[in-house]
Formats: sequence, structure tokens, C-alpha cells
Amino acid sequence: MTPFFEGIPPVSFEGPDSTNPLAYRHYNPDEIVLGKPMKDHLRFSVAYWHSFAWEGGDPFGAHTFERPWHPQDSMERAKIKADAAFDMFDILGQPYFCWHDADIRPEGDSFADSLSNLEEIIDYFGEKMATRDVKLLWGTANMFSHRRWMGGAATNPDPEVFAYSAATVKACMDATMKLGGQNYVLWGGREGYETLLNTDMSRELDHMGRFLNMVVDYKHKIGFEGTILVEPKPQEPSKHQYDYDAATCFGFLQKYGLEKEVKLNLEQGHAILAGHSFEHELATASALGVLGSIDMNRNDYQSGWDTDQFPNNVPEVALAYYHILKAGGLGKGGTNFDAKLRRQSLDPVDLIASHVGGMDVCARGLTAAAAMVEDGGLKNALTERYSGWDTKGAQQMLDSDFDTIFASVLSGEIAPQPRSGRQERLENYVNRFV
Ligand code: XLS
Ligand code: NI
Ligand code: NI
Repeated sequence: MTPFFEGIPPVSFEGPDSTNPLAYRHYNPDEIVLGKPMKDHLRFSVAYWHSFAWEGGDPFGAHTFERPWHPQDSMERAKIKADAAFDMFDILGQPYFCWHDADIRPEGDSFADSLSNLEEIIDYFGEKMATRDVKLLWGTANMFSHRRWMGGAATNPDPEVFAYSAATVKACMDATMKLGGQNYVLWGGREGYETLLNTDMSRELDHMGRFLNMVVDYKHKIGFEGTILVEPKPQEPSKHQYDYDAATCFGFLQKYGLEKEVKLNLEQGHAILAGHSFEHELATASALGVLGSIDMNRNDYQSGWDTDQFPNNVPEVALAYYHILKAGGLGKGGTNFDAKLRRQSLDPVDLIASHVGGMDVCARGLTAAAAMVEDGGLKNALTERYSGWDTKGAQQMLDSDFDTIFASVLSGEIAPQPRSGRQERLENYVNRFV
């Protein structure tokens, strides 16, 4: 153990009555929920960028954190950061982690230098992973922080930036595959625009579609078995981002022939920014067959920003997992804490406590969702509400045409009777479980 987390013992499950602030009160990894261990439903992951790379800056002030691996400009300090990160994984015992290339290695003077830094740190991770259970949920490329990406990556007006993007993603896919990653994520923070006055949207969308096809071709070429995931977000940092929300992404995937190859990584806070609820995004992706993985966090509802706080609202999280369970679970995806400390939370123990709390909130949400699935109340209400469609006549109508339907309505044989949607009764029902 490095000095950073010294004195913090591994976190274990002590049950709901425990008052130990660093114990799991609800996350009991091996507890069987709907036939499988809780840990295999939730598949928790720590995000390297928020926990280790972010220095606590905001638009009005620079770093507040002073970590032993700052400034993050040398391989030596990248390794000190990795040592602390893996210590935290040992303490939490979560099964996965995620990274961007820029989180884990210093930027070099050239593409080749950056690549060699990446390869060196990936080998370092590989050695650490060989002696532990922790695995890679996904890798991704940071194509939004460095100034070269200011006008976009694959959608940049400069073809040389498109080329740099392709080389960067190839390197990150290779690194992800080397570490046995379960997925590869693309989040296009600069794939959008600041103003339409300087933007050729149709050309940019075609370039983005071509780029994603190259990603999929490369996945098959190297035999990467993970899932390619796109992460929707409507804006921030760009004024408008093309991957606005789940429905927009699906339309994009269909247009470029990728709806069978690419799924979505949905984030709670991004759903809110898009003017949706998280369960709306989950239900949409599930209905369209593209639910892949989730980034779990919460936004401050007053701020209008992606505040990336740790989840703390069990009723909301329960509905999210209800939709996930209904969709058959996360598969190769997981629950990645795309969540960061508040910038005043300076202590190493804050990093542990935030994850412990987030994991417990998700465990409570999952358990409540599983109880609703087992009880079947919501499912029965749906079955009853749509039962008219189970009749032969209703099914025949779907195969008929306007003239036939018109005739039966005109004859008086059809006389719809409005029925209650029972929303309050269903809300009361959900409150029994959360
Ligand atoms: C930013 C995104 C980002 C992605 C990975 O808002 O959530 O963190 O998850 O690039
Ligand atoms: Ni995210
Ligand atoms: Ni985000």
C-alpha cells in the first residue's frame, strides 16, 4: 500500500444496522438477487478521470487537490497515480475500472511519444491486474481536452485532425483489448458545434458516421470481443453535441448502418441535461435494442450543468435499475461511477466514502427494483392496461387497412370507453418498495 490511502482498511459488508461510515450497508456482493449475485447485476466500475486525474478545478478556480502524482506530466508520477488507484480498487473491491488515455499517461511531445507512454502504463496496469480480480470495463480516448480537438475530432474541419483521431482511437482500442476490456466507449464532447455559422453539419455527420464504421471494422479486424458504445450527451462542452440523446443516437446509427454493431452508454446526468429522466433514456435504448452500459452519477437539478455528483437518490436509482432488469440486465456493460468529489472534499478518505455511498445507493435501488420485478405489480398493471390488444380483433386490425377500420367504426361496433391511467396508484405502489 502506498502512503496515500494508508490506514484505510478494505471495505466490507456489515449490513444496514452498521454505523461504520466505511462499511457497505447494502452492497453485499455475493447476495443472490433474482438468481444471481448482486455484484454481477451491478458490475461497479471506478472512473480514473474523476477519481485520479481531475485536480479539483472549476471555471473560476484552478486545482484544489494536491496529490502526490501532481503535476501529471511524467511517467514516474503516472505510476505513482496508478499505485494509488489500484490501492483504492483493493480497498473498495469493485470489479471494474475505466480510463481515457489522457487520464493514465502524460502527453508526449509527439504522437509517437504519447503512444509509447500509453503502452508503458498499460503494461504497468497489466502487471497489477494479473495479481488481482479487478478488470477493465472500458477504455476510451480523450479527444476533447487538448487544444488540437477544439473544433472536434472526427468532425473537425481539418482532415489532419480526423487522421489524428483515427490513430488515437486505434491506439486506445489496442490498449483496451490488451487489458481484456469488456467495451470500448466513444463520447463526442467536441463532436458538435459552437455556431452553425461556421459548421457544415451534413458533412460533419457523414465524417462521424464514416469514423464509427472504421471503429467497427477495426474491432472485427483485431478480434476485439467487447461492445462498441456511444455515450449520448446534448451539450457541454459544445453548445450542441450530435449524440444528443438515446433516440438521436439511434437515428444516427441507423443512417450509417451501425444499429446492430454499436450500443449506448447512458449517463444519468446527461439524460437530465437532455431534458429527460434517466429511466426515459434507459427505456428508449431498451425499446430500440441498444442498451449497453451506464455511467452512474447525479446532477444538481438547479445548476443546468453536468455536475457529476455521486448518486444519492434511491427512488430514482430504483426506477433506473427496474428498466435495466426489465431489459435483461447490463450484459457486458456495468455501473461506472462517472462521478467526482466536490472540490472541497480534499481527503483521501473522501474518495473512498463517496464510492461506498454510491455503491450502497445503487444496491438499495437494485434491491427495490428486484422486489418490484418479483412482486409483478407494475408488469401486471401494464398487462391489464394493454389487454385490449390481446384480442384477435385488435390484432386483425393491425393487419387490415383504413377502409376496413373505418367501416367498423362507422357501423357503431366500436365505442371506446375511457379508463383511468392509475398514475397515482402506481406511484404509491413504487413507494412501497423504495
Ligand atoms: C463527460 C462524459 C465522459 C465520458 C467518457 O461528460 O461523461 O466522462 O463518460 O469520455
Ligand atoms: Ni460519462
Ligand atoms: Ni458526463
